[in-house]
Parts: sequence; structure tokens; C-alpha cells
Amino acid sequence: MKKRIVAGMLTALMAVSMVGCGGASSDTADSGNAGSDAGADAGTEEAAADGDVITVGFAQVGHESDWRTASTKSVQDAFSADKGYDLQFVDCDNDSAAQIEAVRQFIQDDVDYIVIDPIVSTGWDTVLTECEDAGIPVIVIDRTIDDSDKYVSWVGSEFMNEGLAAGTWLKDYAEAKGISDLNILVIEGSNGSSAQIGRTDGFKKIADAEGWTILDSQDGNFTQDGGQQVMESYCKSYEGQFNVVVCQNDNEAFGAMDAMTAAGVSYGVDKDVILISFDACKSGLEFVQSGDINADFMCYPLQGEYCADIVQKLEAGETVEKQTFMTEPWYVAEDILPSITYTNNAGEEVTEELVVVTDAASQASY
Ligand code: GZL
Repeated sequence: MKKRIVAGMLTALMAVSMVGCGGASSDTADSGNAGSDAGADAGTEEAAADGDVITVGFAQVGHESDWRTASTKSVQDAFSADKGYDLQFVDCDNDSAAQIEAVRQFIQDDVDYIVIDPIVSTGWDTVLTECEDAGIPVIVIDRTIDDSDKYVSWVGSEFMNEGLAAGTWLKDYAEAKGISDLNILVIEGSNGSSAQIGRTDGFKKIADAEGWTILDSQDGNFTQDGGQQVMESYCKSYEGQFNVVVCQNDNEAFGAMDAMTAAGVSYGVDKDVILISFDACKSGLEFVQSGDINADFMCYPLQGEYCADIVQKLEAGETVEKQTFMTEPWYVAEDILPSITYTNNAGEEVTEELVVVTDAASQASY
């Protein structure tokens, strides 16, 4: 519920904000580029025009990865008290039932806005209808909700394209390296999440078209432990049979690297196994730079300012985009392919640059 703060506090608040942030307003949320920090100096515009504090309930997936840590900080920074917000944050610890309950509690608390990063993409229409009945706008970030459109806006990534890009890169890379027979093991992200679904389907579309063998594909839950456990099992079950490992996020790749090292399997540039990852967090890019990870497909997590920009537009009675896609670079260890060309999920033929990781790139990542 919007709470009025006394004028004096607001003046002080605005003074601090203007000095601290320069008072720049948020950029318009758009299909921004990785690294763009829309609205980083949002300043006093973030406070509601009538002096109220804006309460925002945020139901976050959990704390499973470097990506998630960056995502959480991005939202907490965007909806900070000095910008006129009261952020009610719930870490749902990868528990879908707990996430639904968190949203219901936000409704009971009569927050002004609800932000959801949905653990899984289905089972949402009932609770989103309750939000709609309560007159509370819902903004979805990162993963998608696929069984309801009762939200005002979504900001995130096209996961299918991430999978298509990874498969296309592998096709061109294997060709360039003279590797004709690809036997692939996949460590998937949390089952039922749109990130896992999109990356799996996108990569499999290329694998099927190329006739590759996917020996196995198991859930590593986007965690380092999960990646290590699945890879330990793979090293036993498929010893000597595989030459590609696809991890659906960097933390799984870190665990898989530990497991392969323990099993005496080498990975990376010109090694036994080609290692592919997603997210391109700082540590992931450092492993690309060292040649331990051959390619890392970025998924951009810093969506907090895009989300705050949407709130500000709604506060001002403006219309907002229903979807805002992040644009994300594809990082590689070697300078042997300049780009990849594929048909994306929108049916467009696209050519996208491959970025060889440098110190600057890895240090600039999240
Ligand atoms: C993708 C995001 C995924 C990341 C993982 O947008 O939801 O969840 O790829 C994170 O690192 O755990």
C-alpha cells in the first residue's frame, strides 16, 4: 500500500538522490544491449510523483547461480529506498509453491507492483488473476510465463535463440576443426524453466538437422553441485564415448569441469571435449579466456533498471512494451570464426558476431 512520507523526508530524499545520482531519468526500456545500464542514474524520478513510497513485491527464483546473484542485486539497486521504493524481496529457493505463496502474500500486503522471475513457466494463471482482481500490476523478468498473459510487461531473453546460436556455433566450429563425429552430453537447467526449455529445444533443432548424437540430457538445476553430480555420472556411464559437453549455465560448467578433471577427461580448446556454456558471467568468461570453455552464450541478468523504468512509465500513466528482449553477445575462446548465421525463433535469418574474450570483456561482465 502506498505510504505517504512527510514532505521534509521527501525533500531530503530528493536532495540525496539528486546529489548521488545526478537525477538522470531512466532510459526507455527497449531491446537493450548487454551492458547497457538503462536508468542507472534514475535519481528522484523513481519516487512517486505525489510523494508516496512505491512498494514493490519481488518473488525471485532463488540463489542458485552467479547469474541469479547479479539479477537480484540489479533489482535491489533499481528499487532502493533512496529512489523512493520499499522493496519486499522473497528468495523462493527454487520452490514453485513457495513462489506462488509469496505472490499471494504481496496481494495481502497490498503492494503497488509485483515483480516475478518465474521458476517454471506454467501454473500461473490463477494467481495472476488474483493480482488482476486486486488491481496490482505484475511485471515478469527473465524467465517467461507461458500459460497466462495477465501481466503488464516482460523483460528477458530469447532462450530458444541462445540454444540455436550454440548449435550453429558448434556446427561451424566442428567444421573448422575437422571434427566430423559429434557425440554430445547435455546438462540441462532447472526442468520446466523457460531457460531450460528454450536452450534445450534450440540446440536440439540444430542437432537433429545435423544428425548429431545426443547421448544423454539430464537436469543439473543450474547449480555447480548439480553440474558436477551429473558429469560424474556421465563420466562413468559414457566413458570414452563423448567429445562435446553442453552446460546450460556457467555454474553447471564449473561443476562439470571439476568432475571431468577428476575423471582424467580434458576439455576446452584442442582437448578431448568441446565445452559449451551459457550465461557468460565474469568467471565463465575467464574460463573462456583460458581456453577451458570453448564458447559461452550470454544471458543478460541486469534487468532491474528496465523494470524500474516500466514502473515509472506506469506511474506516469504511459503505455509500456509487453515484451523487452535483451540483446546478448556470443563469446568464444578462439579467433577462427567471425560470426554465425542461422534462422532465429522469429523465423529471421540473422548473422551474429562472435566475440573473442579479452580481459576487458571478462572484467566488464557481471
Ligand atoms: C536465465 C536464468 C537462468 C540462468 C541461470 O535467464 O533464468 O537461471 O541461465 C539461472 O544461471 O540460474
